[in-house]
Amino acid sequence: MSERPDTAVEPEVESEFAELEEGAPRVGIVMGSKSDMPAMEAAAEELKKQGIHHEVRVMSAHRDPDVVAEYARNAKMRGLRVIIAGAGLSAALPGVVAAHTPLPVIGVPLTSSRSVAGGLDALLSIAQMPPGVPVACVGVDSARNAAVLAARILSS
Ligand code: RP5
Repeated sequence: MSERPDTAVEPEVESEFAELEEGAPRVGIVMGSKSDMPAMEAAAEELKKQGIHHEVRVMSAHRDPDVVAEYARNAKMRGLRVIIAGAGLSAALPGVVAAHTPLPVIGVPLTSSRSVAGGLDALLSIAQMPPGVPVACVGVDSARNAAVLAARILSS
């Protein structure tokens, strides 16, 4: 058993965690397909401009359901504070992420070559969540606004 009192160890451990956390992403940007990247890049650019650490991942709620669930379940523990999720068509990704995390989720409805009514399909899929599982929904293809909102959430 160590003779060293706990108080001598704790500050060192805490400062190590503080260092680790400094560069860790605070916002996760996820999207349903690589084809969403051009639209979603605006979110990453805005966060970069504001000096907010973030990460960008492609994962589909329909094609990679287990990946999405695992990402969302681990997000808070990994230090993320907000998740921005963009998807087009039957845009399930933001809602599925919200189902697996207590973090605020901002959905970005996206247009794609097969969109119906200019992205109304994705807009309704994201906004019309059931009671108790909210997703904040920005305008169609408004990834930059999602980043601005994420920044406001982080600073509140
Ligand atoms: C959605 O289907 C994606 O978010 C994307 O907007 C749309 C089309 O996906 P791809 O067929 O281009 O992969 O799930």
